[in-house]
Amino acid sequence: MSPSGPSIGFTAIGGYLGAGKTTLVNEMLAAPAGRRLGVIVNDFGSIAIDADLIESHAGETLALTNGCVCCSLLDGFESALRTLRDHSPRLDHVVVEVSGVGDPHQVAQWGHTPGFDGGATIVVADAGAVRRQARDRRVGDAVTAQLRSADLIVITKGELVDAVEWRALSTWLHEIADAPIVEKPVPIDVVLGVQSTPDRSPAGDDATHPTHLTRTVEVAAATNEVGLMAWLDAAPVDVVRVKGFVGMAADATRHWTVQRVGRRATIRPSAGSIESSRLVIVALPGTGEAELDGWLAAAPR
Ligand SMILES: Nc1nc2c(ncn2[C@@H]2O[C@H](COP(=O)(O)OP(=O)(O)O)[C@@H](O)[C@H]2O)c(=O)[nH]1
Ligand SMILES: [Mg+2]
Ligand SMILES: [Zn+2]
Repeated sequence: MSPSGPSIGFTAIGGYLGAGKTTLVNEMLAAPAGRRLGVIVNDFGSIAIDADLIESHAGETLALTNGCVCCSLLDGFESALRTLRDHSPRLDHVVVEVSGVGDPHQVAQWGHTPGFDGGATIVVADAGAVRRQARDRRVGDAVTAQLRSADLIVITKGELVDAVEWRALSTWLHEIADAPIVEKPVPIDVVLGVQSTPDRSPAGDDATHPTHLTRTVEVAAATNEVGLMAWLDAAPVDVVRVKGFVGMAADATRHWTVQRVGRRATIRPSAGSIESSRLVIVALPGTGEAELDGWLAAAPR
């Protein structure tokens, strides 16, 4: 790469599946404080849901799918970075949303590529879920390692926990990680102004990078909310994330965004229409495939 002009800021955003990474990126895009942003989103499944969840903005959004930018999509990542570095008009900052099990600290090292001014690691943590995730025998090491590698920890969904739980969370986080901890809403200048801390450890090695199962399921082109919600509620317990877009029989003029994190599901109308109704399902490593496929076969169609 041959850099020209002032260097571009670089921030990797990590955090477990459903923690609120895409939401944080959209909040920054909605109030960019004069910055033109380049966004790279990484879905380890085969279709790019997150790219469609990112609101349109003055900069550029690129999607990398079917793998993880911390360990497998390195050529694609380098080429995406080159595209954003050479973007016209010039971008001020590149933000990478790392997949939920990826190592954001590893990705932040790309900020040392010529043309960029060093990379920082932001880790997003779901106030009500992160301690349970960190204790899980299958993903706990990866979640804890992400938090330890952070230069800044951003707590999301704080409004869903009470004061007692908040205090317990804060005490626990301060024990396991040294990074400053902030709660949303966080101004973009705070998130993107973070500098990397030289002695942060990498988030881990292959042993701490669990491989989740992913599936894509087509649902009826026009489904109904009650039936869809009932099906989502019946998901096997190891299904940790569902996201995608569906059409509703009740209103064909727009599409609906489906989100499920843990056991909390939402179905919300969004602007624009969609070409197909499909959902990406992510389940914990070691999930029984027969139970998973049985549930998928019962999707509304
Ligand atoms: N109540 C609440 N919900 C949030 C917050 N941040 C994210 N969410 C919801 O959590 C779900 C997953 O968010 P998303 O940004 O897609 O998570 P990601 O998988 O880490 O990118 C969505 O339904 C969001 O609307 C928050 O601060 N408060
Ligand atoms: Mg996301
Ligand atoms: Zn990886």
